[in-house]
Amino acid sequence: MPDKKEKFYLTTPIYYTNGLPHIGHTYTTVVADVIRRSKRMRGYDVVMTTGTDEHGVNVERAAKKAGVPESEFVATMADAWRTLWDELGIPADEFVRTTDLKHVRTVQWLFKLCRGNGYVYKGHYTGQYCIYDNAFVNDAKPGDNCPDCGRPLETVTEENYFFKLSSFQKPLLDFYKKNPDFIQPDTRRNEIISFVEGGLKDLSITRTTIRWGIPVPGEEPHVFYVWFDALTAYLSAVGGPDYEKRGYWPADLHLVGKDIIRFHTVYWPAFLMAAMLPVPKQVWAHGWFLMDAAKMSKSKGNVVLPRPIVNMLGMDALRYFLLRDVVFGQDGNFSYDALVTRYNSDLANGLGNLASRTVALIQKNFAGKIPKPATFKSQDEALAKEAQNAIGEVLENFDKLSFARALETIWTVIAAADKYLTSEQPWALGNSEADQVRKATVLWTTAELLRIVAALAFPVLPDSAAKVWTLLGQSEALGKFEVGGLRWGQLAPGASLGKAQTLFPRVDKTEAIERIEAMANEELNPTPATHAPAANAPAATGASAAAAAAPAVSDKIGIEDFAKVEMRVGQIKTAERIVGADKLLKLTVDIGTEIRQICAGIAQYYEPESLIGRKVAVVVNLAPRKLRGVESNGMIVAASVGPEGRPVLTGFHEEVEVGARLK
Ligand code: ME8
Repeated sequence: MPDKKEKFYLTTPIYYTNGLPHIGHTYTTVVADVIRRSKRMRGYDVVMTTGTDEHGVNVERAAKKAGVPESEFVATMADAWRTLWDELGIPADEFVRTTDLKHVRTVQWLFKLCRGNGYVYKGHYTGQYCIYDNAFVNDAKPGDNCPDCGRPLETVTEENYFFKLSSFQKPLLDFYKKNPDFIQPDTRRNEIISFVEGGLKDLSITRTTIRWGIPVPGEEPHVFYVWFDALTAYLSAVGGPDYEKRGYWPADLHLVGKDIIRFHTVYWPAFLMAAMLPVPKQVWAHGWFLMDAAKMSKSKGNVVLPRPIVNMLGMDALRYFLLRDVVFGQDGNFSYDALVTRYNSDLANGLGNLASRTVALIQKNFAGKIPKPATFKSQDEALAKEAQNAIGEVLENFDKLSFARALETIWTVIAAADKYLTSEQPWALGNSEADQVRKATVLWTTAELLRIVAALAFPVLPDSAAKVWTLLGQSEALGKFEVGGLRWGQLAPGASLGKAQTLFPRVDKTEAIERIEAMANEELNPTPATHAPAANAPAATGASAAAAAAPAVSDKIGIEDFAKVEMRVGQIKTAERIVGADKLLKLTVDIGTEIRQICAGIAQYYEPESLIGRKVAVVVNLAPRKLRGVESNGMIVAASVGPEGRPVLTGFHEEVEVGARLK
C-alpha cells in the first residue's frame, strides 16, 4: 500500500455525442470503475475521468437534422450520457465536455506550445476523409470505403495547420522501448511499433471546412481537428495549463477500445512531447463486444443497451458478466442467453445461495450472532488456506487487469465453500456440546470465507458485496476497507448479522430475455408522448432525450392521415398489475368485435379494481408489441397532464355503444 495517498489517474475515452451509450461504451466505463474501486481499496487517491466529444461534422449534421443549434444538441446528449453513468452507479469524478471553456483554453494552450516549439506549420491537404470517424485515411484512393466503418470516403482539400508527426518517429520508438508497458496488451504494442517503424506522415490538426469546433485563436476560420481537440480533454479534466497544481498528470492509465489505440499511442504522446509535457504512463486497449460477430453500432441496428439489463437483473449482474465472460483485451460475443445463464449459475446459485444458506443457519443456530470457532479440523484448515491464497492471487490479477481470472479464483473459493457445507452438513448436527462446537466452527469458517469473498469481489459487485459485508455484521463501509490488510481469521465472533435477504433472485431465462428485449425495444423506439405514458421509460433516457431533440415533423396532417387511426369505444373487463413493471397494468378490453389484451402505463394513477366496466377510447389498429415481455394489442387513449405527464383516461358523458368508432 502506498505510504502517503499516492495519486492514480485513469480515463475512459471521451465518447461521441452523436450516438447514445451501448454495452460497448458501458464496458469501458465499468472497467474503469472496477479499477477505480480496486485502487481505492489499495489506498490510492484515484480520479477517473470520462466525458463527451462534442465537436465535428457529425454533430453539425445531427444537430441540423434535429433542428436545434449544435450547443443545444450536445448539451442534451451530454446530459443523457452523464445521467446514464450516474444511474448505473458509475459516475465520473471528472466529467469533461469538449465544449467546456476550460477545455477550449487547454486545447488552444497546447497548440501554442507545439507551435512555439516549431512543430506546427500551415499547408494544404487533399485526402480521403471519413466523416463518420472524423479522420483522413492515409493511402486511400478516391472511391474507397473507410477501412474502419466501411462507409464511403470523401475527397477533401483544404488549408490546414499541420503537426510535424514525422519528427516523432524516433522519439516515439525510443519511448516505447524505454517504457515497454506503455502499450498494452503486447499484441497491440507490436502492431503500433510496426506502424511507427513504417514511417509517420505529418498530420493535419485544423479544419476550415468545419464550423463546429474550437477556434484557432486569431486564425479563424480554422478550428481544431477532432483528435487534437478530443485527446486534450484528458489533460483539461485535471487542470489543463495548471495541471501541476492538482498533481494528477501524467495519467496512469488511458483505457480505450482497440479502434482508437493509434490515436492514443502515436498522436497523443507526440503532441505532448512537442509541447514538452509529461506523457501518460499506460494505454490499455481492450477488444470489442460483438453482436452476431459484428462490432455493435447503431447504424447496423445491433446495439445492446445497458439499462434494460440493469432493470431486469441489476447492475452487479451486468458488471459481473462483462468482466467474467471475456478475457480483458480480447473480443467477446455478447448474448443475452450467456448473460442470464451466468446470472443464474454464478450469482443466484453461487454467491447468493452461499450467503443465504450461511446466514440462515447462523440465524437459526446462534441467534443471529457470528459463532466462536473452536478446534479446526484439516478440512476447515484446507478451506482457510484456499481463501487465504485467493487473496494474493485476486489482488494481483486485479492489478494486471486480468478480471476474468480474478473472478474465476473468487468463484472457485465459493464453490469450495459450497462443497464444504454440503459435506460438513452443519444442519444435521445435534444439540450435544460437541455438536454445537463443531457447528460453530463450520459456520464461522463459512462466514469468514464469505467476508473475504465480499471484500475481494467488491470492485466488480459493489452493491451485493456491500450487502454481504453488512449481513456479516461488519461496521466499516466496504468501499473504505483497505484490502491490503485482508487476512483469514479476522471475523470477530459475537457480531450481529444483518437481516437476511435474497441477493440474486433466480429468473426464468426465456421470460427474462423477453423482458429485456421488450424494454430495449421501448427505449430505442419510445412510445410517443400522446400515448398512455411509456410503460417503462425512465425519465430522460438517452433515446428519449434524442427523440426530444428530433424535429417537429409538420404541424398539420390531412384527414386521410387521421383516418388511418382506428379508434373505438372499449370497455375494460379485467385489470391487473404486472410483476416487475410498477408502471404497467394488464387490461382485457371488449372492443365490440373481440376482447383484446392491452398494457397501459397507468398503474401509478389508477387502482386496477376501479377500472372494471369503464368505457375508454382504444386505438385498435396499432401493431401488437410487447411491453416488459407482455403482449399489448392496442392502446388506451389518455390525456397527459402536468409536468409529470399524469395519465387521465378519456371518458364519455353520454351512453355509448362498445365498439363505436371515434371519428
Ligand atoms: O472514439 N465493444 O468515441 P466513441 C467494446 N470520441 N467497446 C466499445 C464498443 C464495442 N462494441 N463500442 C464502443 C470515440 N466501445 C472518440 C474518442 S478519446 C479522446 C475520443 C468503447 O463514442 C471503446 O472504449 O466512438 C471505444 O474505444 C469507445 O467506446 C469509442 O467511443
